[in-house]
Amino acid sequence: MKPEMNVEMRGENKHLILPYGDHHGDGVVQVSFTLPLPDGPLGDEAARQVMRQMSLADPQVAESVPLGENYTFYVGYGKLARPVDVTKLKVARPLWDKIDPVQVERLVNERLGRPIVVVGAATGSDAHTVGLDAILNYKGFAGDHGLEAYSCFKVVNMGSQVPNEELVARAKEEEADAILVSQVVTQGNVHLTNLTNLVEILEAEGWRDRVVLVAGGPRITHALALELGYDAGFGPMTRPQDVASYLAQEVLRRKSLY
Ligand code: B12
Repeated sequence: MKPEMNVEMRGENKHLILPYGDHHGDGVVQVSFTLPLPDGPLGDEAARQVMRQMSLADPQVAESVPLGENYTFYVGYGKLARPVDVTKLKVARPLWDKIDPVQVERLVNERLGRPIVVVGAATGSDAHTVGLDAILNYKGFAGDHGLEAYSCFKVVNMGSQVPNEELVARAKEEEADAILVSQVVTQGNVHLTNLTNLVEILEAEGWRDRVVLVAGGPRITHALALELGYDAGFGPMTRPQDVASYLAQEVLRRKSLY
């Protein structure tokens, strides 16, 4: 790597940032990928070329692991030359505050005077329940109790592979304040088709405006959820407290109680 590419992003240029490897501004990143080649000199060179094509200078193969016949897994290092200008970024930021569980309970119990009814499911063919359970079930996630642990939420967890029609029917029966959908599988963009279909059913039944509609999953962002017609989206590492805070504020706001 040429020395002039190793920009020291400090002082006036501190809005221009590079990944931090061994020292500030060196731009070093680690990448990993699999190539359909046997482990050996040709595979190593192909891996370095992949990294050059990712605009990484000084590509190095740190590790190559054969994955059966004619496939090899690579871990590589390279240096990113072009900095990111953080002043040019547009960030979709949720417009609610994270509030602690005691305050959530107090807000809802005092202002709404009844539990917020939440119906959740992993819909369509999606069989992954761990993410949804992490948010809804008492045991929660990463030491943070799920919505079932709050007295101010009534939780109906329908589990996985629930057809959108059944989810909507149950939400109507329960007079739900919120519908929570989990989508983990994204192969063939099945999550987009499925999430869109749910909005269409709710709109056709005149229920879209009656519920707070939330999508969650490892590939879900708040921006994507808004684009698909949802009120909010929650991605990886979401804590139940994030969802509890959002639901409390949004349900109360819609009733002019917040
Ligand atoms: C466990 C697991 C399974 C288990 C699921 C068991 C169960 N009861 O859930 C089983 C073995 C059944 C399974 C099956 C399959 N799986 Co699988 N599975 C996984 C695995 C290893 C972990 C998923 C998990 O539990 N994560 C932990 C939770 C806590 O994380 P999370 O889901 O991201 O949830 C968090 C957030 O996303 C968010 N969130 C999630 N949902 C919701 C919902 C709401 C409302 C909110 C607010 C937030 C929220 O909050 C959670 C907490 O922070 C992942 C790989 C991985 N390491 O992630 C693959 C993975 C998800 N599976 C995958 C695949 C392909 C499959 C199969 C298609 C495999 C196959 N060919 O049969 C099948 C699909 C079956 C089906 N019809 O859906 C792929 C998905 C690829 C893709 N992007 O489409 C992954 C990524 C593996 C991989 N690398 O290929 N799987």
